[in-house]
Amino acid sequence: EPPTGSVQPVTENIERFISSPTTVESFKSEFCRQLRYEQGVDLVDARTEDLYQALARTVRSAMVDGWIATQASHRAAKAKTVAYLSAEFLMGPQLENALLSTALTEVARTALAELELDLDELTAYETEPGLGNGGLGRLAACFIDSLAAKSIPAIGYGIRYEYGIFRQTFVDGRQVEQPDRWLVKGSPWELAQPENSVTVNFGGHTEQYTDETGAPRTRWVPAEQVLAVPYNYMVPGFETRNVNTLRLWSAKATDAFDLQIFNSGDYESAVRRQTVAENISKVLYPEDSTPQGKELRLKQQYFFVAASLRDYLDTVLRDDDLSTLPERVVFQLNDTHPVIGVPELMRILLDERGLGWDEAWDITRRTFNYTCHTLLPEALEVWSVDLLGRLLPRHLEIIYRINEDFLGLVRETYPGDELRVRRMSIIQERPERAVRMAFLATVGSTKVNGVAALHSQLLADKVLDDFSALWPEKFTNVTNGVTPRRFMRLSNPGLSGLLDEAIGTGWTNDLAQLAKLEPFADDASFRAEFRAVKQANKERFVRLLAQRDGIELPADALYDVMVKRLHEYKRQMLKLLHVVTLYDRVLKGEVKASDLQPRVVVFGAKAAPGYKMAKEIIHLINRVAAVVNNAPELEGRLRIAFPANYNVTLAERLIPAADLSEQISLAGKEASGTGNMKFALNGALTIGTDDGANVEIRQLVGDENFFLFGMDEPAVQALEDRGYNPTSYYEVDAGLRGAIDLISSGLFSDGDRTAFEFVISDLLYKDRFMVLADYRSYVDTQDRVEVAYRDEDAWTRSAILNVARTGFFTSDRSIQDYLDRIWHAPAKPIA
Ligand code: Z16
Repeated sequence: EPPTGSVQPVTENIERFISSPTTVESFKSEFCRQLRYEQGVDLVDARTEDLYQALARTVRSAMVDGWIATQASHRAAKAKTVAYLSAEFLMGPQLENALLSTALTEVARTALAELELDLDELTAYETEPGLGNGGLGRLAACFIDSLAAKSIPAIGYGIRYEYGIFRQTFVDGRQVEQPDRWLVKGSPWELAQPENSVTVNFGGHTEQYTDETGAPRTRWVPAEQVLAVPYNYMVPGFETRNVNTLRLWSAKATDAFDLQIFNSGDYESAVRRQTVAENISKVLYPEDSTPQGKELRLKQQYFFVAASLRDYLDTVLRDDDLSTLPERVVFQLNDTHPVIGVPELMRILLDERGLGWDEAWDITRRTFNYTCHTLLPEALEVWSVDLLGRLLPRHLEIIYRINEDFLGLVRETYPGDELRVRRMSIIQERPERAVRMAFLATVGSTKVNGVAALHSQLLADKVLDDFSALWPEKFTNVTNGVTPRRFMRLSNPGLSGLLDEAIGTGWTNDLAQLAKLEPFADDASFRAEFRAVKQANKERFVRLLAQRDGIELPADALYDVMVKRLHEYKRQMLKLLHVVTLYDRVLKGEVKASDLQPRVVVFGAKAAPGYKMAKEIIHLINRVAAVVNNAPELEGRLRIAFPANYNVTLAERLIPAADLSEQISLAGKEASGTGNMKFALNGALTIGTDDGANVEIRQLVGDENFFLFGMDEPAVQALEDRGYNPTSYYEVDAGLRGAIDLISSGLFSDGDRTAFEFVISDLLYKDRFMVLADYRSYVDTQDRVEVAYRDEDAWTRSAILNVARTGFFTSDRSIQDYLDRIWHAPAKPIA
């Protein structure tokens, strides 16, 4: 136990003794001090690794004063805090962003140069922390960036996975997963705070008893405990002194385990139990939008949520009265992953603070809000009552009681409508008794939001229709956004420089200013500069890919890019069928290779390791690439690049180089998409369906600057209702037949005609996501793309207008919408 009454610190004049490294001299000196005295390395012997570590720690130290001041100021002001609860934060590389936010990029560059070191070389050395799967995790990272930039008191709470998203490799074209040991060399960006560890309980049973006042009470008697150790990451804001916190929890066996080790005769089993406890934060589940109901995953969820609530209530609020909780904090639930927080807060208020049910429920409901990120039924988490009752018996009791009260309200509102009661129950009965976490979240929250206009509408009209009928005012939309600091200013310096000259530098944290670019679309000399930037970005990407993957590409081509998780609903197969169609046309002599628009098709995609179809599609893409890339008939005019291990680092290089952004999910399936926004903001044109945020992108850029194709959501629904028969499309469309037959011919599989049967027979006989139904429209639209691209001036004009008209998609605007509609937490810039 650390002493509670601390010694009187000398705070006021601390700057007399130490200072943050903000000048070239002090930066150099802190860098050398880190290297020598913290790492024990002599500059002349230092390896790149040592230099990167010293540099990162130097930049980290430059953020500490702002971080400490921010915490002190917010605590003193009792500021309302946004606590963003998320199982994933896909942060990407940290160094450049930290330099940008502290405005130390040039100081660092000069200081290093004086030591004969190169900033860019050290920046390139960083390996990113991959603590997320895809869109949801990256959104969380963009949101905490924008919260800091807007000086909102905020904290991100999540899990410090020892292994992040797996490193993808290809062996004979098949995905092979390697562990992501991102922590082996230590992370220079984190600050461990073991003294603020909290205990998290599991298992056991509940007991009834009467308290001193004679009132009946319940207590949870858990069977196991683990320690949650916090690791803090500073989240600096652009052009503000505020530095917020990302607090990630790591699981550690408690002292009780150590005692057991020494006292029990069975040393081995004691150590084994320690391992079991520490497994909780071992690895990120590599599933994006299709969670498997694994026990360890539920343990992870409760682990980080229980630790976070405890942390906030005990260390931030301390002894304050919890009846004012909703004025002090808002817990935002990022998907259903943290929803167990609802019964956890109830348990704390009821069992630990002795509140009555009604008061506890009122506080809880006013403290939580829920963001839903999906429409796929298989992505809506349910936890079996069996498992939940075994792991968290008290929480299951509380959930039952919440459900009982809620169904009482439903019966009162809709007398005699027992079908509705069954539909709306938080507990499903079939196929097994289980808790529907999205329903629990909806009942336990003040606001429920979707992540794009279409998604929020479908959420209210389809997935949660009974709930929106009961509580229409509970439902709202907040369209996603992306941070322009990382995805424009840092990743696209060429475009940023051009924007700075044309419209000033204010756009970086006020992206609506991009509208000022609109007239430049008609300025021929600006168009030429814009085109030169795009070309330079392609060349930069080509160099990177040669170095990173040994892939050689031409820079002079239409860059057609599809990067996102591999999922059937996203329809990478549709893109592949298009490529095979182009090849087939040349093979059949319908098109001369010399008439083809040179095109580089870039794929980037990880498949969940257990997702067989997704892995087969990856294999097929790689086999098609191997043939197409070496086909003499194509004269090098059609190339497929599928670099392994697509991640944030690669995205930052690739997106600025793209001409064409592939956003081709089946309408009604992609909740929002955020890659679509990054591409448009970097001057790529979108070929896309009327899905997710594509709808809003098209509205903003205008039909003439967007390649729309395929069925819209009502058409998809109508086709489903009529009965969808994919084979009929194969039968009537010769182009489609040509592409599918080419794959089935064995041309891509050394003559083996059955190699891709799993994929092809699914397309022909099932095709849940209607690839064949949208094929013709897609291919025809791609033919229009090719024609349009040849008109350089018109294409560039459209690209500029995409940039000028998509400022809406900054995550700063998303955060402002959350503030206005949901959080109501004022900004607190520190002095
Ligand atoms: C995820 O990345 C998303 C949804 C979900 O239920 C689970 C995960 Cl891990 C994605 C959506 O698929 C995507 O459309 C959306 O843009 C993103 O979340 C952020 O909202």
